[in-house]
Amino acid sequence: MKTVIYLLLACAVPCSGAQPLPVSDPHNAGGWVINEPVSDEFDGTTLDLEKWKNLGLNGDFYGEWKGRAPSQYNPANVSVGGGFLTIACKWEPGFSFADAKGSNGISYGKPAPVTTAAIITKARFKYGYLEMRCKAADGPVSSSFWTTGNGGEIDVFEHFGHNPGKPYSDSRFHASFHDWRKGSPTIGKRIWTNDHQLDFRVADDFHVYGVEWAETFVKVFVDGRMVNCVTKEEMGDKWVATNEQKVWIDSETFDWEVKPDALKAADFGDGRKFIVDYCRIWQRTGGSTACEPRLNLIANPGFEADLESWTGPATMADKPRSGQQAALVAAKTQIEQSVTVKPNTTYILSAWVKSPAADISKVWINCKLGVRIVGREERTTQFFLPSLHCKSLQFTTGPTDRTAVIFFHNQSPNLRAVADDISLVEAAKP
Ligand SMILES: [Ca+2]
Ligand SMILES: [Ca+2]
Repeated sequence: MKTVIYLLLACAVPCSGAQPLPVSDPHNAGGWVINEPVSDEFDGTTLDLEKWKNLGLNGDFYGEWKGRAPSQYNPANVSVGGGFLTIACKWEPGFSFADAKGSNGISYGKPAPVTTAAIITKARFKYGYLEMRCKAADGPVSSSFWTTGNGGEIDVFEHFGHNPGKPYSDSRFHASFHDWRKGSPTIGKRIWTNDHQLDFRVADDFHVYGVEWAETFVKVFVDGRMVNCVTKEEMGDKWVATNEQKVWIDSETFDWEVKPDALKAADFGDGRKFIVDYCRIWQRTGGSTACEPRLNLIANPGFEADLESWTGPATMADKPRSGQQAALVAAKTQIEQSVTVKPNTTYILSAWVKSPAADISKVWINCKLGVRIVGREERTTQFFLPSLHCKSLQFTTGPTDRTAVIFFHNQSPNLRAVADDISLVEAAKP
């Protein structure tokens, strides 16, 4: 009898060697089996070099790049201890930078002598659920979890911990596909992205980010809550990841976020740290393999009944994202809809928008999707492309919140914007 009790107690806490389950599926509906060669708990005292390549170690970049110039990978910036992987980013003028230009035409180490680091798995995998618990580096560098394979790249996330000029960057979670197919007209480009505005800064605390890459869909999760599910059919020729992938965990300077000559030693202090608790990849052996529909709380979300349920001026656009119509919102005007919400609940708000300007620097003339709740700070996401594209944001109601106002505002002084398929769904924790 005693033996039985001990066994029960022993398994009430995670047993050593017990398989962890996805935060997005704690009851294991997917029959998940962890893929050990591409997963790591970082429990040791050094990086497991049986599993990972540390780029630049002994001068070997394994045929990969040296990092995104001006930053360069320095293998000494990788450490493992206390259950975590740390990738440090430093202002390091004494480092021996490559005497060359990077693939972006910028010299390594000039004018910003920044060192970062990258590790890549030796093993590869195909399809599965990718999850990482981590805290991004709180500086002007990326903290990324991504994969590459023949013809396509999957970015689970490319966080940018702190951009002094673009506060939106600090709370942005974008998962994306990059096209690396030989001869493709979009080779080298990010051709699909799930651009989601979080309600926290990625460098403030640990959070769990996940992407399920299935044969027929891609699902995006944060802290176990599903942000989006997009089918292969919807993505069409943007579906590029069809081959085995290897895992990358790295940090880089991003010249499109902060220009190299705007980076300063003070931005790096005594080092900014991307801290990773675990990198886990599972293979699915059961459960549903589809995008299950979720209840949209917006009435007349696709403007097929003109402006019914909406207030504010708009006409109808005849080139919608779906159905026969979309809202055509004139310059300096807004449409809105009041929605009943539950207290203490997280929601995902999204829309398809064709915006007047295609430049993030012209944010003041662009358009935004947002939510207003009495007594709370307004939350928005901004649109920057002159073709229909989707963006989303998340918000959590407080203990007494019962109503939220969803709005779409066109800030342009003279150009019209198109909005369609506005969606508000509850993002329940599994
Ligand atoms: Ca760990
Ligand atoms: Ca429509």
